[in-house]
Amino acid sequence: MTEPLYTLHYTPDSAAMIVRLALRLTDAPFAEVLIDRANGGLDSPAYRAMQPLGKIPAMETPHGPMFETGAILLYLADRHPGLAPAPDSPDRAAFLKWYFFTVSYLHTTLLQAFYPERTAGAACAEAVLTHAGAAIRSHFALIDRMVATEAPDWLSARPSILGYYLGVLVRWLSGFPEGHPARLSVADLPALGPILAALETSPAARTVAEAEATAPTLFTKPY
Ligand SMILES: N[C@@H](CCC(=O)N[C@@H](CS)C(=O)NCC(=O)O)C(=O)O
Repeated sequence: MTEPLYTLHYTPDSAAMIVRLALRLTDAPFAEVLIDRANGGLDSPAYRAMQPLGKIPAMETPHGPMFETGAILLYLADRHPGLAPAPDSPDRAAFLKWYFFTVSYLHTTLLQAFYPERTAGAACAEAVLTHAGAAIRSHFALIDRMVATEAPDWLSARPSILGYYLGVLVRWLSGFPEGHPARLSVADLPALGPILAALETSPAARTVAEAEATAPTLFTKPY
């Protein structure tokens, strides 16, 4: 049996899903280990040695354990051509700024929408949620406008780490009920929406949907 190059520690429908998608764009042997969250899997000394905050995901690599979804994805892209523009590509600068925008603004603001009480306590949760919802909509509007005007190859129907990253973020947001401050779906994204619809038909997306026993409409009608 081939030794895995990477071992991803995951739970279903978490940020690990983005890494699961990206791993399938590589030709590397990898393993996936389900975290036993109900029995304290995130708090075990072995897991905390990989992910000191006890968050999901963590990934073992030949260069040591990694955490932070954005870092793991970029590490994979730099080692396996085709997942994002290479460091010497003329597209790298544009890709990097929108990639880090997604990691630092979008993903972080999404976490505020999902855990609004964590920012400033339960008393401020409603205000945090309202603010996060508005920020998420305006951040996605910026990305959508960029896609409409620039039509970048690194965020297109061709599978990429950024396409899958945004697909999973839209997946989660579309799970909020109608009227929720942070609800957003592909219908709100005239340029990005059709790209996500195409990406969910990619072999990696189909395989991950099956592995996680979720609808094949991973990004357009997830729940
Ligand atoms: N910035 C981190 C965020 C990780 C994160 O918050 N993961 C969520 C799952 S999507 C988690 O671990 N949630 C459990 C919790 O916060 O208690 C990353 O991108 O890896």
